[in-house]
Amino acid sequence: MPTETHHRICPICEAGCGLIVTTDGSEVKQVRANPDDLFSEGYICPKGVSLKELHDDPDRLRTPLIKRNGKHEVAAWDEAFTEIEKRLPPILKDNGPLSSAIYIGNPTAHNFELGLGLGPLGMALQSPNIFSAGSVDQIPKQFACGLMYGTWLSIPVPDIDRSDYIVMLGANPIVSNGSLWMVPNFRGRLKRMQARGGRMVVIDPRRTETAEAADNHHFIKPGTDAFFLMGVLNVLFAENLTDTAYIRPHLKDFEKIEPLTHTFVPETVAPICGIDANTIRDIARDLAITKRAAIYGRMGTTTQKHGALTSWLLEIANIAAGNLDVEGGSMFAKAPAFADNAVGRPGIGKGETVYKYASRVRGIPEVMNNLPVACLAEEIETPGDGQIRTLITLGGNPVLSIPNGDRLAEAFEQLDFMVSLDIYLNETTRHADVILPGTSPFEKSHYDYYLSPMATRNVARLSSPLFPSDRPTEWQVLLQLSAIAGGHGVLGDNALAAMEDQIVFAQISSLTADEHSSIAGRDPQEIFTSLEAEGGAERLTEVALRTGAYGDAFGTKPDGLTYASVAESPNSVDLGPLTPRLPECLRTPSGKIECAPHEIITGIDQLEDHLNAATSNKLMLFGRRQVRSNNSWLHNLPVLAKGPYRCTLMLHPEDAAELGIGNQEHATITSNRGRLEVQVEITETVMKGTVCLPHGWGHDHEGTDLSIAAGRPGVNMNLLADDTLLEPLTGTAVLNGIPVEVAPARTH
Ligand SMILES: Nc1nc2c(c(=O)[nH]1)N[C@H]1C(S)=C(S)[C@@H](COP(=O)(O)OP(=O)(O)OC[C@H]3O[C@@H](n4cnc5c(=O)[nH]c(N)nc54)[C@H](O)[C@@H]3O)O[C@H]1N2
Ligand SMILES: Nc1nc2c(c(=O)[nH]1)N[C@H]1C(S)=C(S)[C@@H](COP(=O)(O)OP(=O)(O)OC[C@H]3O[C@@H](n4cnc5c(=O)[nH]c(N)nc54)[C@H](O)[C@@H]3O)O[C@H]1N2
Ligand code: SF4
Ligand SMILES: [Mo]
Repeated sequence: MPTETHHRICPICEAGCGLIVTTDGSEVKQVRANPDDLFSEGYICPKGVSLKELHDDPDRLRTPLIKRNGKHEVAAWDEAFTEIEKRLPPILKDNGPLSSAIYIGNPTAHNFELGLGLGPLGMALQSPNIFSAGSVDQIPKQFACGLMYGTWLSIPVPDIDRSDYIVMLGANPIVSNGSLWMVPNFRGRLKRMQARGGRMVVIDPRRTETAEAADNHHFIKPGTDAFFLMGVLNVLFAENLTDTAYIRPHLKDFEKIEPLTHTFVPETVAPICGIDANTIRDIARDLAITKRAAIYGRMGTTTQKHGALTSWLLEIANIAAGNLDVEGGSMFAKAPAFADNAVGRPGIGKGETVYKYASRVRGIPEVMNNLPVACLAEEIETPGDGQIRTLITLGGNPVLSIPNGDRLAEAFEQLDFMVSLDIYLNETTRHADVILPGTSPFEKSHYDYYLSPMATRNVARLSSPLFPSDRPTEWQVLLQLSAIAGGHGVLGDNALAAMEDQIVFAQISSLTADEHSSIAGRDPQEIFTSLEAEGGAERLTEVALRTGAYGDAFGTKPDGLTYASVAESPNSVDLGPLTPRLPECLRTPSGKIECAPHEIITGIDQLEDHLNAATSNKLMLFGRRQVRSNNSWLHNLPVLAKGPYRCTLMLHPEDAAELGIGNQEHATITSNRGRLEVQVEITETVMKGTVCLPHGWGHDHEGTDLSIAAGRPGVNMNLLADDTLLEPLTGTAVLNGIPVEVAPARTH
């Protein structure tokens, strides 16, 4: 067979790197960077290279599994669907929609089949019990941005390619490759910024890989960023450094902010956050004086005590310093598809609302139609009306990803029925009665449907499947599940195709009926028959692209993007640098930026309470990510699993001396929830008074099939996280800033 080369997009993380995949017949020979990709600039990380091993991994599921007498057995697809049809609908019928739940895992954000298929499944189940990895991740930032700018994905990102000064809190893009910010080749982009005289400051309880590459680093006590940011705002107002004239017509309630900052003078917040008052002043001044500057925060700022306030304060700091929506500042991308802020009526909209309903047991309100996943176990355990009896997981491993996962694992055993759509038999899916395997990344199309609105440059790119698959696509699996849950039984091929057509047609019809759409008033049938793409998710993407901000509007804008024009552009379609978008990108009912949403302002008391609380002398645990890992998975690929043991507890030398623990010795770490035995790594890179463990480890559960990962299981740091400790405005779990005690382990 001749060797062939193909251009593809890596679906693993938010960077979306362009890849070149070499194949020989049905075999993947090599995966390397596409040096000509206009967006990722020839960057690739080890996980991209590992896609070959992922594709080849013998442990990756290729057939459905059905659990019989406690053991998972290989099953045919029709057998698996029949089993689901036999068991799921009767439970739904007897107990109503409240008895069902869905857990949506992280890969859903990188897999448009899962993401787009969720709609029909949600409609069929009609359950408010939607849980996702979002509530152990980014929801606080989407909460703040959604309320301020009007859509959940209106999230501005630093315009690093033109910026001269970036302050970064709680993010480590050199390792993570960016989050709520598509920024491939971060290191290269940072170097270019530094070469033109720009500077980056990192604020983090660990001197991270990003901090090493940056110009300055300041340690911060976990969970105290809101104080630092209040200090910055205090200085901006007190020294008259705010620069909002250009943006003023688009701001609502900005005048309400200044009085809120009065208490938080740098000298007051310095001892709380651990950053001295002069540094806070300098950073505030630099943010204001530098023409092209931005402040950005992620994971470490969202999954902590004041995650929502911190996310809001970051936006306010950009607004106050005159850095929002300006070149080199914090800017809104204009995504080519699936961007609610780039289509429809410009400048005004319905906005986003929160707290529409609450969880049954603890009464924690929804945000983004999500209930906090830290509530999932109790919703399964607690008897009464609305007790969850069935669960569908989509590409998620909450047993390792959420606080108190052992409790969740036990709760799963109490379910009447559980289905997992996943590619491994792992810590979560081992509890499922039926596991339905997704395809390999090379067997499906890819479009970054969720992340493009946060790209650092406007770009359109599509990948087609490299190999045909004789298995149903994940989109088709979700339609089948919807049909079964909706009481229609298992659909044959024709019925499934008809359902798919119906969904695509309905989408087109809603656009032709929308006066603000680029195909308003057109004949939906004419548009439907002209579609080029095959497959449901692909056709929905085609509709979104062609009616999107750069689309051909199905013929009326002949120079616009079509599905084929994007799919056939091996190096991406570059749509240019970010451009100022205010007020056009706003979708709030007021048509302005809501600077002081009451859901957020009511939370300010938290900070006063925190100021007055006694300081704890416990060590504070926080997390870290690692280049050769992605949350709880990819630990089964040899190329990533090799190398030194990585699941170590980082401990500052002075704390280690006080505790009498030597490097590489074992220690116990105890929280109010659990105790782990860990290997210690003594390092000055963590702030004194803090300790750091990676998450996603703990592959020592019976009944999984992860032969390589099980060889070096590591420990699950989330067993130390408290499932009752939630960020008060969004219910997001506190994963950073967990009080712990560390002691030498008796056994070695
Ligand atoms: N302590 C602590 N905990 C954390 C974090 C932290 O920083 N610290 N981070 C949090 C964050 S940001 C996140 S996003 C969550 C992640 O939480 P989860 O999404 O629950 O966990 P993942 O480890 O991403 O699990 C991904 C699952 O999807 C499966 N999978 C992979 N690819 C596919 C596919 O193409 N199709 C299907 N169907 N399945 C697939 C994998 O086998 C795996 O089971 O963890 C959170 N937990
Ligand atoms: N290699 C790799 N890449 C990944 C992932 C992975 O697991 N491995 N996961 C992907 C996912 S799902 C996500 S969401 C993104 C996340 O991407 P990032 O947001 O960049 O997340 P992290 O790398 O976890 O960086 C969080 C930083 O916050 C710091 N921190 C902890 N607590 C605090 C605090 O209170 N204040 C401040 N200022 N800092 C704090 C931590 O030390 C850490 O350096 O990464 C994605 N990319
Ligand atoms: S950074 Fe790595 S995992 Fe992320 S998209 Fe690029 S190659 Fe894939
Ligand atoms: Mo995440």
